[in-house]
Amino acid sequence: MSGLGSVLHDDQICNDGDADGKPGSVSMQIKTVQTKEYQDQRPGTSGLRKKVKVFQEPGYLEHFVQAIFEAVPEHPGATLILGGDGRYFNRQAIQIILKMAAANGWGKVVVGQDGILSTPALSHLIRKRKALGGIILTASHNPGGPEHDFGVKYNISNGGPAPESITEAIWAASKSLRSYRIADTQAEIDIKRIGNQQLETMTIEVCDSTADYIAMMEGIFDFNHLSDLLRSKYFTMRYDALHAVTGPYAHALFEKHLGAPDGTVVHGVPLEDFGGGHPDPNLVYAKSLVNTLYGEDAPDFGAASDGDGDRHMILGRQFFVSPCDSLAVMLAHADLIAHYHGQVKGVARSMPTSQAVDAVARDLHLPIFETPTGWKYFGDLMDADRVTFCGEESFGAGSTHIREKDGLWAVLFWLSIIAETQLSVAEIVSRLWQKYGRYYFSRHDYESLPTEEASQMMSHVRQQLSDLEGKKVGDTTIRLADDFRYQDPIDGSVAEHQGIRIHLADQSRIVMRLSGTGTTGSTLRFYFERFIDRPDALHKDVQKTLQPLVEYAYGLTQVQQISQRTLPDVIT
Ligand code: G16
Repeated sequence: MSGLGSVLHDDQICNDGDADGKPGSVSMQIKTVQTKEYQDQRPGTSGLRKKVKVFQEPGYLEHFVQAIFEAVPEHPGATLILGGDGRYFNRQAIQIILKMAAANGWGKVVVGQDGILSTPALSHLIRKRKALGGIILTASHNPGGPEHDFGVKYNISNGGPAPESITEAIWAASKSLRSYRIADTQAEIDIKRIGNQQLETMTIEVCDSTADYIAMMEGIFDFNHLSDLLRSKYFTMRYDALHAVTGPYAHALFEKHLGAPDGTVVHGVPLEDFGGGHPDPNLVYAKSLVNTLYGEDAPDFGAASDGDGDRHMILGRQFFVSPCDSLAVMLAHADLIAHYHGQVKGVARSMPTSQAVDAVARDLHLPIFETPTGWKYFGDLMDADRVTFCGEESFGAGSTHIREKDGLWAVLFWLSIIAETQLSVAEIVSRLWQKYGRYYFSRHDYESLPTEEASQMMSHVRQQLSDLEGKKVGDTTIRLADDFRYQDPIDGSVAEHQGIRIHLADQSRIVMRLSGTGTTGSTLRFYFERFIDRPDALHKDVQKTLQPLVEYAYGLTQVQQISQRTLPDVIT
């Protein structure tokens, strides 16, 4: 047996042509290539994310893709959807995966034109084409380019991220695999031309990246009404695609279909390195949009999405909508959209997401579910029709139309609320606060900490949890401190250690956990939430309002002393 990358043996597969090999029968050389041992391919919060350079190591990507195929043994003859956010290495990875899919017996792969599909569009296609699953190439909001990040995620037949049972099976396979299978051809597969082609026995369908998604949006929202809003001279909007995947979708949706003026969508050309920025729609990384909305002659409405199009940020004129409030607003106004009128079954939010949406759900007598961070935990609640909306503090919200969060859907939802109510963004949110009180919310991230250091800080707090009850935090006290454990109400599976929760007596909370999406060291996230319902205190400065909670959590973890940093890297 020779070394890494060597061909171990060739074999052949045949199509369903004549058994005696008469014309119609085609064959393909498959090579089985040896790889080395990998112990680092455990999927995180959302697939496997690593530096591009790691994925470019010979055999690394192939090994992980083979592990995915091993974890779904029912794949022979089935359909796979394939696409990515267009980041650096996207196109090379698509070529490799197509050749591996053919060698592993998939019946058909539907690939977005030029390898492009947003995460929501891919989720929709899995459902529409009744595919067994899909592979999405993205590291979401992480930066792209040769020095930055890449990622691979497997979604299952409901269109959603693979649940832990499958991600753990992928990881197990990755640890025991020693080889992968790939079609033995150097030929470049044409993924630019829409239509069907054969890679020997496997059909490759190159599809329009945006058409199906836009048709789905048209089925949910009233495009005539939205068009009236976007064509009106009394309403102005800016959408920043951050040079990521939503550019073509947003140009088609807002400007072509809904008639917004050209120029409504900015940074709409997807670039492999996102123009050098972080494709992360928040106050820090979407700075240019924020400056526009807070500047003179600001438009009425601003929005942005992330690298793969599943996140959203909403801005009004000089007004930022916290993603937690965005979810609460959507639930509170769902009846204004015919598609959801009277149809809402319940709502789910990730544990660190503020309780603003809980207040709305209680008022509407709807069930509310609190899940660990990660969209994968929402899938079976949606499949079981227990919830209609889901959302997270990390700028994600979605509904049962797919099984992923959906950035442009959220923007259309907000535009629909504005079209129906004729209120500004600030008025819509202020009314929510007046009715339910305000859950002041902010997340502080300490990024790329040495992993050991970050884990020690978390274990140190875990050890003290039982002693925290009754301790003072600002002018309130700790009611309960625990380590979040989730038991899935549908399949009974249990997820332990999903983050530390410190509940305060006045409904406020401090949460801390380690991120599962970073690629360098560990990122420690603090989530601060303070509930205030005094009518004269609904418009205070967020960071000042949360200061007592911040001081307490920083003291408890000693994060500033241990990390030698006086400030977090990102505050959202
Ligand atoms: C992913 C997950 C989200 C999660 C976010 C942040 O989003 O799908 O559920 O909230 O990561 O996760 P963490 O706090 O572990 O870094 P995306 O948009 O990155 O795919």
